[in-house]
Amino acid sequence: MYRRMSVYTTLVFTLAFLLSACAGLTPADAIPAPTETPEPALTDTPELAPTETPEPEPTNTPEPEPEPTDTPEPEPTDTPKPAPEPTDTPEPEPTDTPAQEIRAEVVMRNNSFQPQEITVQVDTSVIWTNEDSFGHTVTAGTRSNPSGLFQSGNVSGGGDTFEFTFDQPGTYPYFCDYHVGMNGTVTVQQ
Ligand SMILES: [Cu+2]
Repeated sequence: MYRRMSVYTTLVFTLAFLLSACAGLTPADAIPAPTETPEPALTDTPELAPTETPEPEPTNTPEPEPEPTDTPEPEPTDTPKPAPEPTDTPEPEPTDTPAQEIRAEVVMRNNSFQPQEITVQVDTSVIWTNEDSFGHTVTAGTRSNPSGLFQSGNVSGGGDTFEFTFDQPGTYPYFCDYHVGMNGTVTVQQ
């Protein structure tokens, strides 16, 4: 009898143990299952809804940005094309300036023009410099018949100058108003 009782009691204990173990396991497994399902359902719907709407907005704004970058590119290619045109026009300019810069010099010294007679090309500028310590004039024509083509007025001594450009071929006598016998001639050739 004592043995049977001990066998029964061990069986009852083991059954109770197993039941309590199973009862403890089943509620623990059942609890995580329901908690997992509601979480993804709530997180998926709010996440997708806000992410989908803001995406098309930023993609539309960057599109107009590449457009301005394309338009400035053809502009610089057009501007360098007219640049070679101005390089052709300055070429004739230097050829005109040297022609106007042809110069000849006459010195007024010791009551005389030196050289007394000079020959120059058309468009030559003749420059008279007074190296005496007193005044002279450069007057076109002859003392008895001034032509009026040029009249320097008083050219002071000590380095004052008078300039006249001869743009027509011919022989041009000139003289000093102050000093009889002080005269010269400029011959202009084509
Ligand atoms: Cu003189």
